[in-house]
Amino acid sequence: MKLYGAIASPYVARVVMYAKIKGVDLPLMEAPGGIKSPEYLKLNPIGKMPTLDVNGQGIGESTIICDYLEDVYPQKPGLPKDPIDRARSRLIARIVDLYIANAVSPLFRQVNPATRDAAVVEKAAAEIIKTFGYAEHAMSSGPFCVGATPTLGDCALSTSTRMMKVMLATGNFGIVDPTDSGRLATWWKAIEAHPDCGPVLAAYGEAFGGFMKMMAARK
Ligand SMILES: N[C@@H](CCC(=O)N[C@@H](CS)C(=O)NCC(=O)O)C(=O)O
Repeated sequence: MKLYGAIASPYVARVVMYAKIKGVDLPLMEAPGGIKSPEYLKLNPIGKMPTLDVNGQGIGESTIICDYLEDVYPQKPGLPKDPIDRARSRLIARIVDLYIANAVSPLFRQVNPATRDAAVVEKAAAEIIKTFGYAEHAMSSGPFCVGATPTLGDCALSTSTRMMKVMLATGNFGIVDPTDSGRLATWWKAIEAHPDCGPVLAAYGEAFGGFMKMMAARK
């Protein structure tokens, strides 16, 4: 079993972190021929990373890959036991995919001040506050999303939070970071300090930061 993709992707980093918290050894490697090659598209016709290769069978979509790991390696769970908390953890991952990603991604093309559209930045600032609020609402007791250990929701939310933080720092937009205060700040501190999650966030942040610097310099 191996994972295809690059750590500069928050979706790849999500799966890498999930495998880590479950104690699953999951080698990460470059997609064979790249993610648009016929070889890769045979495994995952969506042509996005990550893809899990299980003896030549491809499984795409980060959360589905995490579900698969949960089914195959149930010994150290990546989801809480309590059904409501399980739902909360999954809900946070869904909120990231459906709402937070859409709130943050418009900033990609706004990091260069010379070509910036102020209206896009203003809208993103409001959407970021709103959608991180959805995630906060889904959290239960901490310090992690739902309880004393990180679960699926933490893996999804923390990697996308790191992405947002890198973008906010690169663009210097003056946008309020919702994880600077309250429950989200307590959560962020805990996840960054966690021995499995912190190093994944650092590796992702460094790789994605390099990419953002390139975007900032682009005319
Ligand atoms: N919903 C997918 C999103 C994956 C995704 O968007 N991956 C990006 C990298 S961050 C990608 O492969 N983009 C290449 C493309 O769209 O051509 C998941 O959860 O795995």
